[in-house]
Amino acid sequence: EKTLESLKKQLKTHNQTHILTFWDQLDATQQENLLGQIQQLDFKKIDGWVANYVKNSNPPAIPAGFVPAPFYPSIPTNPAQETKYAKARELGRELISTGKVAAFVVAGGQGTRLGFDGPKGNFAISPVKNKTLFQIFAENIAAVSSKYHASCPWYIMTSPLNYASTLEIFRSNNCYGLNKKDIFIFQQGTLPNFGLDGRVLMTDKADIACSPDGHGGSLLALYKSGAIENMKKRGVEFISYFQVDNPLINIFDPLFIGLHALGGAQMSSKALIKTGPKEKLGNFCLVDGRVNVIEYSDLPDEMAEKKNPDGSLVFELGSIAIHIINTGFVERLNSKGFSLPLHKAIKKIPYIDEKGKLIQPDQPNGVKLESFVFDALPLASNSIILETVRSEEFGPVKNATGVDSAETAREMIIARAARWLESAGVAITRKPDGSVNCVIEIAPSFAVEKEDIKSKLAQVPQIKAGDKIYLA
Ligand code: UD2
Repeated sequence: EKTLESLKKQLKTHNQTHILTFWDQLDATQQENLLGQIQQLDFKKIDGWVANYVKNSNPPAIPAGFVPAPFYPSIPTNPAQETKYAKARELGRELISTGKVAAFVVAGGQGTRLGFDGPKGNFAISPVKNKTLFQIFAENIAAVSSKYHASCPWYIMTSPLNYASTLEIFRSNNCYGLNKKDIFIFQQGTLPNFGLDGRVLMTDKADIACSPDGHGGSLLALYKSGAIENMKKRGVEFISYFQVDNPLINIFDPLFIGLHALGGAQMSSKALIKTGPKEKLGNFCLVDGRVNVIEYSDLPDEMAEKKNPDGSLVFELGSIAIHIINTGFVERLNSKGFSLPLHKAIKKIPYIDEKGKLIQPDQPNGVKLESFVFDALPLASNSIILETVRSEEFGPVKNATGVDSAETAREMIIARAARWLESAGVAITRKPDGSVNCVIEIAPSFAVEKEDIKSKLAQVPQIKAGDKIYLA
């Protein structure tokens, strides 16, 4: 009773008394559950969020005095750089083979755009064997482990919405042949959803509407879940961060890992040269000597369109959500307390009204808040950026059709396989427009990098138009 009274008071101070509207209609378990949910809310922060994000409709301020961030080009441009890349590759290989690098996929998103039921990692994508994203990543990790004689661990972030179903997918697939002790599946946190008036929305009489706290929540969840502790025990120092929607990811890239380590960096990024000023990627900038990402929607048009004398864009580097993050960096952030800015999205969020009736809004009625992992970049004292090549490493599956869809990703998987084979001297038949006219899938066990093909050439059959080829 005492707790309830003091809670009521607290809710009143923060203008959230409606949370307890139906308290008397709840049974004891529901009451206890709702109490728990309220106790999880950080009211001091909530007042700030309501003021700054929910009620305030100004776009987030962009930092003053930003300039394009320097980066390492995908191909070295001078002999000194060539030497450095070779040294970095060697160091990267050593770090992988001594077990100092872990794979980390963020898979807590809701994946609503794809219209696929269940965790996105279970979406089938490979062109011949129809392997799912999770299976492709698992096979990649297995192949790297065997190539480097190491047991590379894999950390998987889910959300409360897909944790149980993700566990079940891994269980029913026998962890895709990986050793259970090398897999660590955990959940990210959530944040409450708000009505446009600043009041927390309720999904029913006993539950507060919540959603995952964004991929930036990974930096908290890695720590809270014990993943960082587990990494430290294993001797992992570098976390290779990637998104669940990219089947082309090169999870263990010796060059990227090596340049990061040589640069004494704490959090680094891979970048792409954007296809145009408005491509929907964050922009890498430098503010007071630190790397920042400015969202495409926040970069003013005149900045986005600004060109160099050679015609290239001044802000040409796009963020593709591939990072190396040091375990020590995550630990330091958490042990001294840190917060990332929040970003708001105005959405249609089902809720109950003051009479307890469930409303399915047909217009956006509420605000979801998320933090973004790249907002931690300015907290790192050192950070490097490596340019990568789109066709080699970025084929996100975001939409059901059209751009960034399963279809475009499959085409990219085939095109990359064809290029890798051609670079080793295999003849590939092509249509007059240059596209490949057969279907090829290279399993990670066959090659995780282009260079792996050379030693396997004897296993490659002659390829004819219309063939379906699977190399494993
Ligand atoms: C993200 C980046 C964009 C670009 C693009 C590359 C942002 C705001 N934008 O766009 O700049 O790099 O990716 O593909 O980040 N996730 C969680 N928990 C959450 C939310 C997301 O784990 O609470 C995961 C999600 O499962 C996915 C990834 O984060 O693996 C990206 O999520 P998204 O699809 O919302 O990102 P998107 O396409 O808006």
